[in-house]
Amino acid sequence: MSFETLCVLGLGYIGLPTASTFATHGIRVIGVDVDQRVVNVLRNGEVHIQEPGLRTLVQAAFRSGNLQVRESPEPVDAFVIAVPTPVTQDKRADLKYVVSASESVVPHLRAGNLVVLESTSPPRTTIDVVAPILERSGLRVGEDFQLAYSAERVLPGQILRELIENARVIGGIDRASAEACRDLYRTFVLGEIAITDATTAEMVKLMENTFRDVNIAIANEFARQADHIGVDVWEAIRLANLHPRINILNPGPGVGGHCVCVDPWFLVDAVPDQSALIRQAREVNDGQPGYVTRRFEETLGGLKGKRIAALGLTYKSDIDDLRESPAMEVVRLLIRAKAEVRTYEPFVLTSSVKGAEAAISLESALEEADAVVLLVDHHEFCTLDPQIVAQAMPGRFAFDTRGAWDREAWRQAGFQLHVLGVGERDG
Ligand code: SAJ
Repeated sequence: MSFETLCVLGLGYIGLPTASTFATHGIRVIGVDVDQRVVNVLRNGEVHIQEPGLRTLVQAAFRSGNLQVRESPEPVDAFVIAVPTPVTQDKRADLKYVVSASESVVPHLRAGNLVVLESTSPPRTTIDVVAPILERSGLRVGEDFQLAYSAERVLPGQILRELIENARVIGGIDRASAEACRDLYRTFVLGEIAITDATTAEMVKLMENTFRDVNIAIANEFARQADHIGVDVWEAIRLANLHPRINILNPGPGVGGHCVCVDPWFLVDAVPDQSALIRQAREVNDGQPGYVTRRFEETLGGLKGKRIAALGLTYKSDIDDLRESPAMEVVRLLIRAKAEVRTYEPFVLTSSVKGAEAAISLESALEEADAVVLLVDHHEFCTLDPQIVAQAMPGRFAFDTRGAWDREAWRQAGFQLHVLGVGERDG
């Protein structure tokens, strides 16, 4: 099946790169976002998301004449829904954007169209939520139009490469829908495209991020145990990973972002009685900022009144994304413990946490600090010269939550360095 025109609903982290990539591969794309600001920013040639290479890609898409941005959909050959699916306070999937995007397609749906859901969604969303809404058009799913689920799997920071190179799992509400969707993504996907049914494809996406969450949880639990046993967890993980079938991930201050710490809840919510391990892993990772803060307090000998330079606020290294960031949660907890915190986040200079001061340079963050804490392993923090840090701050206490700093070098520079997961050994 071939497609000439496409409508991508939702121009966020996934929708914008997807729309632009389709456009640079010869498909006429209407990118739709209900947020007027997003539409305006894009029309002015700007990009509202920081992702390596994205601005260049979006500009190339506009230059090709194949990308247009609108506030509502129009009749096209295929629709791709790439809107957010947040989690509610009580850890349930909030499908309001999927519902409203599907509803906005209804007046424009024509016989022969393909509709694709890309948003990470609870199992059965395509069949139980999207299909009935689209059928309000009077057209029958599988007979008059096709419907499929096709999740992205791209890693923020490497989105443009992974969009093209990663394998895709596409699930149709029937075989013809899956094949039509595969033909659409073949426009630019070089990786394998595997075909299955829609509900399996939805579950696959959730399983991937849940697997990662559970594996990070075990790394965090090993770190806590190592602190108590008196072992260096980083060394222990490196040694365990020499085993050909072991690949333990890295402990840290917790799990953030909009995927790994959200998606497992969709499975827990779908089958609460059969999700004990997944729920527990979520709780371990959500408890990690608290654990890290307590460790910091114990090793520093109290937090009250201490001036602390907190390095990094984003949810992981070398990106500008602050969503659900465990680093921000640690800063909140430090403030609650009455520490005086200056944060320095080179990727989002002006942002901070209520009650903390946002420093615009490393030097100003360190200026009066009693202690420095590494919260995000940005490249520029991992390669910091501790001698220079020592000159910039009066205190000599450092806490590394990422296992990133060269312990010998920091100690030689006069620091008392504590590392998450490195327990002190008595004899
Ligand atoms: N983290 C650790 N230790 C690790 C790895 C990660 O503490 O060893 C933390 C990070 O610091 C971060 C969080 O986990 O706070 C999540 O980061 P991530 O790099 O694991 O994942 P995301 O959220 O940036 O992207 C994930 C990816 N999923 C998997 O790797 C299974 C990506 O491929 C998905 O496309 C993306 O979620 C998504 O959109 O679903």
